[in-house]
Amino acid sequence: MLLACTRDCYDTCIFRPIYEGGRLARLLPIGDFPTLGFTCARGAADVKRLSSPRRVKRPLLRGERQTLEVSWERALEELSARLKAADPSRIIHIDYDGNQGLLTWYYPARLFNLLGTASTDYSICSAEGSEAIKLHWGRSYGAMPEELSKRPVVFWALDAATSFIHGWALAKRAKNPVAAVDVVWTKTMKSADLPVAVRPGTDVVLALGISREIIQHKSYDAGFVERYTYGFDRFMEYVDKFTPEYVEAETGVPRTVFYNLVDFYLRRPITVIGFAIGRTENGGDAARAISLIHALLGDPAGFYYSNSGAWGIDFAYLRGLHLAKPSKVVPMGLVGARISEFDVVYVWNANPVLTLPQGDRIAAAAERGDVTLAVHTPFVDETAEAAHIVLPAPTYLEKDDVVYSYWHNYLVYNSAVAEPPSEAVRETHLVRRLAEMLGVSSHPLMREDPWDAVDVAVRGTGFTLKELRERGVVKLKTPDYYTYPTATGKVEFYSETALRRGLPPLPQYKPPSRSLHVLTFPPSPLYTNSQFRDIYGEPPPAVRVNPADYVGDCVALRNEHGEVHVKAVADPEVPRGVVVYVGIGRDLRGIPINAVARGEPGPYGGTPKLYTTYVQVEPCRDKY
Ligand SMILES: Nc1nc2c(c(=O)[nH]1)N[C@H]1C(S)=C(S)[C@@H](COP(=O)(O)OP(=O)(O)OC[C@H]3O[C@@H](n4cnc5c(=O)[nH]c(N)nc54)[C@H](O)[C@@H]3O)O[C@H]1N2
Ligand SMILES: Nc1nc2c(c(=O)[nH]1)N[C@H]1C(S)=C(S)[C@@H](COP(=O)(O)OP(=O)(O)OC[C@H]3O[C@@H](n4cnc5c(=O)[nH]c(N)nc54)[C@H](O)[C@@H]3O)O[C@H]1N2
Ligand code: SF4
Ligand SMILES: [Mo]
Repeated sequence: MLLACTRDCYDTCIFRPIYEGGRLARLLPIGDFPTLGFTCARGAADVKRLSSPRRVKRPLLRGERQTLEVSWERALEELSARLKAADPSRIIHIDYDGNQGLLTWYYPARLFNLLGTASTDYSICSAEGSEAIKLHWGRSYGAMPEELSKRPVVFWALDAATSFIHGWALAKRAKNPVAAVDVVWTKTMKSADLPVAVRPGTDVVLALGISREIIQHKSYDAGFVERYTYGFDRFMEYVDKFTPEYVEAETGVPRTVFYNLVDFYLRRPITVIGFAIGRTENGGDAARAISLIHALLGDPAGFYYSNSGAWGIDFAYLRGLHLAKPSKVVPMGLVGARISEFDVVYVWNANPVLTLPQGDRIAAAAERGDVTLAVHTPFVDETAEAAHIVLPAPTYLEKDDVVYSYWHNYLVYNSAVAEPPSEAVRETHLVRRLAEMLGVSSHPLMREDPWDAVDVAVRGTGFTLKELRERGVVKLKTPDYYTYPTATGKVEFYSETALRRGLPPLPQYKPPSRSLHVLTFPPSPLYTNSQFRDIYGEPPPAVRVNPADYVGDCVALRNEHGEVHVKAVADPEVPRGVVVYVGIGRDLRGIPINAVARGEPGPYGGTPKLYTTYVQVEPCRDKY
């Protein structure tokens, strides 16, 4: 039997569970592709986390003075009373990818959609880039994993050596050249053959500049352009202003490095476009422009962003969107700022108090009693600490589920390999029980058994749930790279699809501010987002700055959202004007770092521009 790690992670490692004395002892990474016999510090810690002191074992109700353990009956009575009392449009559910299982993450949204509550737009991570790329290609999926070991690779806005360890290993082991484009000297940048350091938010200029060179030197694939694309002439005219001089002036990339990157592209590399690009200023536009380089090269499988859309899994069906819709949709980056629009917040599979911009305002509203906050989670995180109602969930090792990857094409049936705490209840059971209490259990969305819903949702993969159960792991077929569901049915250099939606047909560039500092967030090897701090401790409340920007060993980062106080370390690997915070944690006073994060949604998929958070940096006034 095999099982897949359900973390929000490119790699989706596949393991063989190893038992000792009848109990799960460890998870052995399979030696085969795509897990290659190794895993990360988090994957190795999941077994230990089964008995983490942070586990939620029983339902908890937080009263005026103390938090009490209560029965499920009592906790659900309280929750259903709060849900009944609120207008549905004043209830919001916040769920994200703490666990990528189809039953754990997706199915529970059914209950809220049929009630007509508000929803987030699920934009925190990759929506901006996906929607941006779709404007030109009609889809956003790209290269299959094997390609990373066959061709040179560009890791663009991604510290792959830290956050995509198997993609990185494939590229490095193949000994093909590797390029990286980043604003910080990350581990990936330091070991790349061609590191390209750009100013934050200027990638779109770099990418359009590359296209201009490819066109000028007639190095594009005229046959592909002729047969499969639309609007090439207008694109050619448009990119003409992105000269090497302009690229250098805007991006800070020296001319010689720029030409080396152009040459690198002429070797037909795979570009792994980091999800991070969508969280930057002009980030959707950068994703558009980078993807179009591969249209010029006649290489429709040449870029990779997210392959979630390639497998034919019907996520909307699981969420019940064929029969019901949320009454309102709020961009994830604005939920904190707009918390006064809600009376009840129901969370599962996410830790919004810590991970969302202004998530601290969700906790503050709960503290004031302005909202009822309920959370279903295996672990006490910041959201559970702030919640009135905390409900215990099993971890991924304690329940059956179906797990897909947004990178590789293996679909895995996970069987439970450990016993959950006796009172932990899985997400699907909980919402169905709640539906009974709310009197909506006869609705077709709730009547359908969750596993039957999964069976329908995976039909598009070519497999049934039964086959999946029997085989454990199945390899999904490579998607079609030559069909483009755009307005013209072609790859649109000039996007008619965008025009129809009132969006710009060509990638846009608005110069980012150079007078403020940019706070950005490279990944930590110890955590997956906010998870695993129970094992590895809190990320240090500290930032790194360029020695020229150093104003003292403690700094206040301030903007219109608020202020956080952190230790500061001078580091020449951080460029001037950039402030680097690693991990997702809190400041010296315990305030979430995201209290100052930029929540402003991007124009295409609504992802907040959190990796280009403008701040003023001043010495701390208080002593810590
Ligand atoms: N170890 C580890 N692995 C993880 C995660 C984790 O927390 N830890 N998180 C998982 C999740 S949810 C995701 S979405 C992915 C994260 O993966 P991605 O979001 O794809 O990228 P990261 O590796 O976090 O690196 C983002 C890089 O972008 C750089 N950057 C910031 N602004 C700019 C810019 O304007 N231009 C360019 N070119 N670069 C910029 C940062 O310096 C950083 O090095 O990784 C997943 N894997
Ligand atoms: N400052 C800053 N903020 C960021 C980022 C950053 O790099 N810097 N990255 C952003 C990105 S890319 C992302 S994707 C988001 C991630 O944001 P989240 O999805 O909120 O983050 P996680 O820490 O992965 O999610 C965690 C919660 O899921 C719960 N969970 C885990 N497994 C299960 C389960 O089986 N069932 C249930 N019910 N709950 C479970 C755990 O309790 C955990 O606290 O954060 C974003 N926020
Ligand atoms: S967190 Fe990522 S790298 Fe680590 S075990 Fe899970 S899928 Fe693999
Ligand atoms: Mo993410």
